[in-house]
Amino acid sequence: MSNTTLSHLEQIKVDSRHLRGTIEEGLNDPVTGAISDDDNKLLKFHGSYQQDDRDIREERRKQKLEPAYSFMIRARLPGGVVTPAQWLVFDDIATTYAGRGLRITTRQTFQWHGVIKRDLKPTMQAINKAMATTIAACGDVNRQVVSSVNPLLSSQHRLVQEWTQKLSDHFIPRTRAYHEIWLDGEKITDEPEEEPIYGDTYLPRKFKIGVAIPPTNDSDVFAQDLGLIAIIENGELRGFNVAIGGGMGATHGDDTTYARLGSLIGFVPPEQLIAVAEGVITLQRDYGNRVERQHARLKYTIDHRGLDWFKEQLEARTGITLQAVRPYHFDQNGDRYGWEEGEDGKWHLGLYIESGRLWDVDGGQLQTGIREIAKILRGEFRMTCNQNLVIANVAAKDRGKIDKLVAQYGLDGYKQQSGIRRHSIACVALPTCGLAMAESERYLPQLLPKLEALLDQHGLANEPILLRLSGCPNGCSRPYLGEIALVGRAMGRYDLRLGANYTGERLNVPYRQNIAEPEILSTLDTLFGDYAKHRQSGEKFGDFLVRTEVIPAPSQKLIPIVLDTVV
Ligand code: SRM
Ligand code: SF4
Repeated sequence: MSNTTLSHLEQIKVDSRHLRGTIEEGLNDPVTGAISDDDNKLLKFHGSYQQDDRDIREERRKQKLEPAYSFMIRARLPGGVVTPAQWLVFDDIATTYAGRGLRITTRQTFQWHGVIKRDLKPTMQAINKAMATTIAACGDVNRQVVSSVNPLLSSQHRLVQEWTQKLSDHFIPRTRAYHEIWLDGEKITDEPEEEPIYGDTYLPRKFKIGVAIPPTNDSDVFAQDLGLIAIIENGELRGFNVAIGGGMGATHGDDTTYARLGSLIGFVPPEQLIAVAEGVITLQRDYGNRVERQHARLKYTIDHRGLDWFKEQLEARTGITLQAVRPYHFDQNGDRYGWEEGEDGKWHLGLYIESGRLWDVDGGQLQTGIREIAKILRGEFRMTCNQNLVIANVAAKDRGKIDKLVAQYGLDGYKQQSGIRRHSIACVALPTCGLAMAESERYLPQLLPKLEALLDQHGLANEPILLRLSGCPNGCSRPYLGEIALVGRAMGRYDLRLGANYTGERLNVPYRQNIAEPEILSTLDTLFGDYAKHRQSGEKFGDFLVRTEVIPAPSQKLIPIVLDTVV
């Protein structure tokens, strides 16, 4: 029998009066540290998730206590730009209200973990006072728009950052709910409220836009629902190649869910960019699957209907004929570390931040160190999609002062680090992520030294290798684009995936499933040995595995989904 029932979340959205629900009442309920399940789903659209501390979940259950509820808050900071003044406010929020410092995410923004219910509103207000917001950082809307870091390296990079901001602003929900709930804005009573782009039920699922500036694919442009490759010719931004339908999320054991690289469908000049982006988003709004959330991302809409169909509809809807894809070339994916000089003589310092966590624990002082830098910085901060940080726009005369603080607070690790460490990402996972099946952020510091020892034995210590760890197959570290990736199955057990390429243009494949650390290390030891002996000059690890047929040449995996109904 056909399933035509809208998913429960669709009904919640319909009934929510543009994302209000009963969030406000829930916040004021002193009996519990939680809010209702339905409101929790709406809260995501406001940039926050209810979580509980999984380290003590069992103990509290035994003591018949409710879970230790708290909230994760995510900021919307297009392109990852933060002024020093904002940084100091965000840092203060981390110290005053949150429990685990500041966390730079794989989408260039901050998360604060561990904010308890009564502090949620003051935290949102503090973020707002710093001229930032959390609206639509999560939820079924266009999220944080990411972009290649260091736009300040040229005037064209700066232009691309402006487009990043414009895209972000254009797709912000128009509901006044955020102001009413968090900022004590005046309540709308009878006036009808419009959501001109999203309508009453917003999108079927989250939607992500990312911009990359060749030759650097640091934003993993093919992992985005809408990936834009900036085309700069003769020093001028001509426009963007458009890739649609990228996405990472999958479910173990369910072949109808899969990671997919975005498909290039054409080129648009800057003046047509917003219209084309709106066309893609509104097509997904109208044709995305609202019955089964696991098949609701744009990638499934495209594979279900066909890429040609989607492109035709897009051109018909926008009245814009996409031009042919322009030539481009990526030669790297990760971040650059150390000082670099921009064309205007200003300097930019790339720092490695392990898993993006800035938190003064175990004798470390990374959070304090960046705070001290923020106090004297005349430039700005840029967060990267690899969870790292750039101290940007520094005058040559100020470099010495920054270097001193960097050394004093142990932020100078990047100078001696191995190639694999410099290219490592781990998602948050335990203890806060409710979906984690295995450790990730907390496992990386244990795993890296063991991998480094193996690589060192084979003379590969400096080899840049993309390493991605995820605590479950949702893929928040974009693991399917790792030359080596571990995807959590159960505590201490992972799928080992291999063979993506260094530039983020090829997916990896599963090599071993559900294995524990000893097998992970012994498997990689053998492969590192072969790589050291038989690689060709300049050949990257992922390419070597494909050339020598250790793994089959990975191809785009497109499994047609048979859906009963697409609403
Ligand atoms: Fe993610 C859900 C953390 C980037 C795919 N992600 C979650 C949640 C909110 C868990 C939940 O739903 O209860 C995680 C919160 C953990 C915590 O305790 O903080 C979470 N995702 C993260 C972050 C913080 C990982 C990190 O270590 O930095 C990243 C925040 C990004 C941001 O600032 O907006 C993060 N998530 C990603 C990415 C990478 C990207 O966007 O470039 C992906 C893969 C790309 C994609 O979307 O296809 C990603 N997250 C998911 C999915 C799977 C979506 C799917 O299509 O199936 C989920 C689960 C879901 O949506 O149902 C998820
Ligand atoms: Fe959580 Fe899974 Fe995302 Fe890691 S990949 S943060 S475990 S949802």
